[in-house]
Amino acid sequence: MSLQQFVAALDDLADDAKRAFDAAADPDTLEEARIKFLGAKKGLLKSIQKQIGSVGKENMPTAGQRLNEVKSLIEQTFQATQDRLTGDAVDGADPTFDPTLPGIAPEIGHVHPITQTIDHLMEIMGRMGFEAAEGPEVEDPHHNFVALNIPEDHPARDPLDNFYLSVGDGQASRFVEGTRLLRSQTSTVQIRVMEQRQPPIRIISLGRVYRPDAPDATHFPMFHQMEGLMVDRNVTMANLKTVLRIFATNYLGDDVEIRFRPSFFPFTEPSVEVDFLWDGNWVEFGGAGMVDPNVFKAVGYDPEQVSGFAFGLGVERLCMRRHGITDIRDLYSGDLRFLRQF
Ligand code: FA5
Repeated sequence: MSLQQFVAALDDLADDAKRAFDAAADPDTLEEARIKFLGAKKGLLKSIQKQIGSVGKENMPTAGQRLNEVKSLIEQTFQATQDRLTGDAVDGADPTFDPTLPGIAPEIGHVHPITQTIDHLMEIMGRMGFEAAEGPEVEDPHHNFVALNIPEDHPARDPLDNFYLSVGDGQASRFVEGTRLLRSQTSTVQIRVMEQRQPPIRIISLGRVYRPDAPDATHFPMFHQMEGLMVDRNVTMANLKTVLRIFATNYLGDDVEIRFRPSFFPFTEPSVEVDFLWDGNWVEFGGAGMVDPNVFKAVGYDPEQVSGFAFGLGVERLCMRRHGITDIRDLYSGDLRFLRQF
């Protein structure tokens, strides 16, 4: 018998054995098949093994190795069939699969703390009759500056304080015709709303704004503001202060103290900074004031007929104050261990 014939006989035997084991429907038939192929004395494998000498001395190692391989293959096939018939394997599945191990729990996400804050702020302001309004994040200079009484040479329009987008020739500049920028404040929405509606108006707008500020514990280049605008006959600073106080006590608690500091914004007159007491310190949360007559003129309202107040508060700072977060960067680091706490 040549080596080739010997190997072919082994391969045929492995195929035959597999077919016989597969066909066995009960343990007795399987045992018969096992004896037929693997039987120690008269098994078919044994009878091939007896002929190994005929392959020639130099082929003996190869033939022996092949014999061992086929033997363990047939034994494995037998074992798998036996497991199947005795029920050790589940529905013929991988016998190494352990159905008693705990499963992989699906990761259930939740709403980001800033989104939760936005929902909460809208709910509080909604109860005071303020409805939500929106505006685009990519703005034109008219809505971000001009209509807000911020003239061409005003430092607030400086490229160092704004993200201008490249248009036309690819230059990102405040002076390019048709230039656009990422809005630097939500006060843009005041203009967009007043352009489209007549008083009385009572809106809030919550959204993203962008400034090239270096990140630190209280600043981030992308953050959120809550803009409020109320326009009607005889709206006064007392209305502004009352609305902000009711808002602050609802969001931060009855014991919160609120302070107005004289300030300047081109689109309000008079203007104030709004501070809340935080850990014994007064912290600025935003700006506010009475809508400047020039803003009313820019949207076609008669400043003799209507008056109004506006405010813009930093949403991150509100969220941080309420939840005791000390670094704004934690909100945007993407660290789920941090975010899961809220
Ligand atoms: C404004 O943006 C005015 N538009 C607010 C306003 C609206 C005044 C209506 C009058 C009438 P200011 O630049 O101060 O104002 O920003 C308002 C608040 O945004 C700040 O008090 C602060 O809470 C928050 N803020 C400003 N820059 C950042 C920043 N880089 N990261 C996080 N929060 C910021």
